[in-house]
Amino acid sequence: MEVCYIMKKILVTGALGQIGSELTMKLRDIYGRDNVVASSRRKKEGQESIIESGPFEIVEVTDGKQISEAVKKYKINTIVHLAALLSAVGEHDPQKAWNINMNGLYNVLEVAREENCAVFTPSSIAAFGPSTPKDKTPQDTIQRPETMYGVTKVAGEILSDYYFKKFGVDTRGVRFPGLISYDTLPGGGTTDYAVHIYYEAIKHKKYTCYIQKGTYMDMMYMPDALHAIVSLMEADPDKLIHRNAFNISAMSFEPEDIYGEIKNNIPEFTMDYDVDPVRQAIADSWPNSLDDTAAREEWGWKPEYDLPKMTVDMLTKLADKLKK
Ligand code: AKB
Repeated sequence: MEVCYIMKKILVTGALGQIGSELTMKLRDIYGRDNVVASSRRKKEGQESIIESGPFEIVEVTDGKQISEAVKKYKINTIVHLAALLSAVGEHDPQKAWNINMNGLYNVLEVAREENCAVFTPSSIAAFGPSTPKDKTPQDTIQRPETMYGVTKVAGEILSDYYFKKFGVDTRGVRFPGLISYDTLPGGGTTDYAVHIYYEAIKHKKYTCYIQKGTYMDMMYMPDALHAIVSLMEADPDKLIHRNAFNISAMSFEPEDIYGEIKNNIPEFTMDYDVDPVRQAIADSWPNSLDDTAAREEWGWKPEYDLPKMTVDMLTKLADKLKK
């Protein structure tokens, strides 16, 4: 089925991060390069393709004025708010995680209310905690996370619901699992091992895993994650019941599964363990797998990649990249 895209003027915060760097390019392909403004708190080396392929602005999300100025300057009608600290790094500096994640989102929502913008904000599997049902975690269930990142994600889901109900801001979001990609490295997450393992498999044919054998978490390949964002942003609002916190799922695996899959492609690959207690405790508090029925029913969510298909693509693309 051909999708008919509704014209948008989009501001992406955190555009140089793991999701933002690929999403910005995809959005520029769909909506036109001049209609997608990439923003970040600073320029990063190696990200010239994003900075130079369309408008770019320095925006510190903890400063609402900077967001407002960018929105007014480019007549933005949609904000994709990706700037955030992830789980592991958030545990090392919880105050900073609260400031960036909560005040950043609050500022974005306030600007959206004043300037009449739609807002997409990702939540995460981190919005759940040890008292949440672990397998096929339901869409609507107990949410008592034990990390600051998780606290900001639950609060962000509720705050986004509030802005929709109280002020009519068109807020939408998904709960992302660990995201795996070859373009830009993730920074400071618990699920990052599932990215690092591919780099080490290609570079050194061995990997030391900081997550314990047998620890299942939901994961997703970046093309599916990007597709989810665009599909939800384009979804018919009349069909959305949940809006800000859709469970989405593509695969659930433990370290031995991804190791075995890479070994199928690189037989000499080996792996051992040196478990990091901080990241292990976080992983233990998260679900094994999510039930994404609501996303499937309300806006047609359907992932394309499972672990074997992702592994072949990831190894091919990454080997190519690392050769350059
Ligand atoms: C993290 O590990 O912190 C993130 C996430 C699951 O939100 N990748």
